[in-house]
Amino acid sequence: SHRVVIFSKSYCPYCNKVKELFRSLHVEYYALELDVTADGPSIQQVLVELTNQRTVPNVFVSGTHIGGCDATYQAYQDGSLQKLLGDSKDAEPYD
Ligand code: GSH
Repeated sequence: SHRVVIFSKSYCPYCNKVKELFRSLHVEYYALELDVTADGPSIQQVLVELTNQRTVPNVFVSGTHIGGCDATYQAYQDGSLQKLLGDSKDAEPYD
């Protein structure tokens, strides 16, 4: 299952950087690549409605909104990202 969902664009350097963080932590993620998906613009509008942000990357962990690349690295540095990842480890109903 994927506890981490990333709204992304394939060419975006900040998206690549945030994906690299999750790869380094050996955490799987599901990336919605808005620039290569036919309904990408609609999905970006959903992102705005959910978060009031339209930039990519935008990261959710188990439904909790983290934010963009800077916010995700900040959450990693202050430990809140690991806490969210750890808390959700036991609850993976979608496998
Ligand atoms: N400081 C932001 C972060 O940490 O995530 C930078 C994100 C950013 O600037 N993303 C650009 C973006 O989303 C793409 S590289 N631009 C608006 C758009 O693509 O609609």
